[in-house]
Amino acid sequence: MKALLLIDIQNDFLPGGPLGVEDGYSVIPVANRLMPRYAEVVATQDWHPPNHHSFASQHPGRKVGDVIESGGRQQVLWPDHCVQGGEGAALAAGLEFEAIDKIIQKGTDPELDSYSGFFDNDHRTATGLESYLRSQGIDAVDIVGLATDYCVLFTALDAVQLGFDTTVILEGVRGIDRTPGDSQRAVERMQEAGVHIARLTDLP
Ligand code: VGL
Ligand code: ZN
Repeated sequence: MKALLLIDIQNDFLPGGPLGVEDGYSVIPVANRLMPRYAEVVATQDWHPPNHHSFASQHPGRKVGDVIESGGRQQVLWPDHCVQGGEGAALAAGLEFEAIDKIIQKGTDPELDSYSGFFDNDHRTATGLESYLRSQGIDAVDIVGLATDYCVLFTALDAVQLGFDTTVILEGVRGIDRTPGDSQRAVERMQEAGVHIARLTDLP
């Protein structure tokens, strides 16, 4: 059985937000159109405490876009975004909320970022998404949302690695492109890992 995953379709990732993704609004009608076709729809929410270590504001002398070393991993420093309970963390108002069966929040540990909907970036702490999908008998996932080169990328890579038949729907994703070409490279990386890359017209 197949689930639709809506990745981080939240106000702060929409144009005008601190991490606004260019053309980000266009994923909303795609998500709305797709939702009724799935037995299960799960949305993820980036959900950071106000002192989250991915925020440049927590690192005096550093600025947005700097990359620091943290716990043996590279951490990009972002503007404050998706603070728990804030308007910026809310799901985009245009989404058909009634069709969402479950919301999974991630990035809640102040010391750890979580691009993937499945695990924190240390790949040790699970968010509960996998166990939820398994409990619903899901073995395949289609993915839309934000951003192609971060949370969509790492969610899709984990999904295939966990054995889900995984598809990213191109019209339903947009990227940050911190470096030009990041989204295109993310698509290639997903494809190499065994993620299917589809267009709406390819879907049943
Ligand atoms: C994301 C950067 C920081 C995302 C989340 O949802 O792609 N990107 N936090
Ligand atoms: Zn974040």
